Parts: sequence; structure tokens; C-alpha cells
Amino acid sequence: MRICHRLCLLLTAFLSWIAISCGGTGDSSITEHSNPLPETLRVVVLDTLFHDTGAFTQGFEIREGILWESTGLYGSSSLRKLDSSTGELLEEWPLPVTLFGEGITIVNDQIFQLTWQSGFVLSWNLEDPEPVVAGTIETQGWGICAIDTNTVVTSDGSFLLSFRNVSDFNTIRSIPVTLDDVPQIYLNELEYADGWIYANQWNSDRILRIDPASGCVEALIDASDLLSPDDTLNAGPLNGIAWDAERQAFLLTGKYWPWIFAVRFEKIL
Ligand SMILES: [Ca+2]
Repeated sequence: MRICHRLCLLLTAFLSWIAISCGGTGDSSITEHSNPLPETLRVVVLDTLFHDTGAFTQGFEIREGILWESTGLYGSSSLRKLDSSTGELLEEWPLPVTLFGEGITIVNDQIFQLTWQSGFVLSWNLEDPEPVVAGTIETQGWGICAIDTNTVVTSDGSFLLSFRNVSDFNTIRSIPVTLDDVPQIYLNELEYADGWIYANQWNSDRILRIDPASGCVEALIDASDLLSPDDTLNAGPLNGIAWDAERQAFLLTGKYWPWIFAVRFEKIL
């Protein structure tokens, strides 16, 4: 009974923290309807680029006109260098067969690539890509994005985002991601742009725009209309988000998708 009572107190404190951090007062009788639902944004396609239907996309990132892609699965994981204007594959480097590639991000001249269950964070030099183990994390590796040159944020398939030191990947803090006070699980591929963290949820066409300070979902992006019915037959879920500052657009793709879409997000009027 004492354990149950303690768990109830912890759960109550957690829910109160969510209510307060997302703009409520912490009083459940007041906060039940106090937080407005986040706005839903539609996806406007600006351009369509080639994407390899054999690529099990796990991460997407752009630097100086080069689109970098991480692919997964044991035995076919890789780091790929793509032409960001066409999507064509320029070079590819395989991972050891024991590693399952996940999200990538770039800090200074290093690409950091997560692996799914090994705990290893790989580092690749942009000029001469060759993987080395830069550190380890205590969780599964799903998505990663850099928010400055000292800090990366990782997802692990749960509703938590972990802020980590680039130097050793130790966790500085973790925040729950909530939508209308409900924790959002399956956070996957990440991207940081304009002060927001963008995350797609595994096995959905939905992207969340998240306040990195509070973890509150501030907008929902519905990407369900990107693929035609024919294209969806052999395609997996959306799992690539890269902010292209030159285009002022996001590049979106998914596992085995035939296309990369350059898009912007617009309010639904
Ligand atoms: Ca990304």
C-alpha cells in the first residue's frame, strides 16, 4: 500500500508538472480545458526529388548543399551522401553488420550517427568519412538533432527527449513531450530549426513541433498526403526530416519512399 501511495503521489506530481510547464496552473479543475489544442499545419510541396526505394531511412541532415542520410537494418546500414538538388546518391559507406544505423546530426565537421541497441554513437569526419565510436548512450538510439555546438537531443522511442553533452553524450536533462497534457510516445527522427524541435512519431505520418524548453507540442503537421496510393504500397513510415536553409524548406522522406519532398508547413485557414 505504501508503494502504491508513493506511486500515486509521483504520478500526481508528474501530471501537475506537465500542466504547469505547458501553460496551465496545475489545478486539474482549471487546467482540463485551459491549454488550447496545438494548431494543425498542412504540408505544401515545393519540389520532388529522387529517393532510393532500397533505403531504409533512419536520419536526414543537410550541410552546405549535401544531404546526408542514415539507413538502418543489420547488414545494410549505411551513411549516404546525396545531391540535395536531385536526391541522387553520390557516395555510400556501409556500417559493420553488427550495427543498426539510426538518426544523424552534424556538429562542426563531425556527423554523429546513432545505433539502435548497441549504445554506440558513431562519429564520421565530413571530409573523409570513416566511422569511429565517439561515445555511448544508456538508451536505445532512435533520433538525434543538434541544438547548438555543445548539445544534442536524442529520442529513444519513448515520450522523452534527452539533452546531452556533445563531448561525452551524458544526459544533461530529459523532458517529457506532451500534447494537450498527454505524453507522446514513439518519438523518432528529429530536426532542430527556428528554435523548435521537430519529431515524427514512429509508424505515423505525423510530425510534432515541440517547444524544447517545456516539451509541449506547439503544432501538429499532417504529412499523410505526400505519397500517392500507389507509392504507399511498398513504402514504410515517414522517417526523414532535414531543414534546408538555402531552400527555406524541409526535405521529407521515409523508409523505402520513392521520393524526397521539399516542403513548407502552412496554417490551415
Ligand atoms: Ca533530421
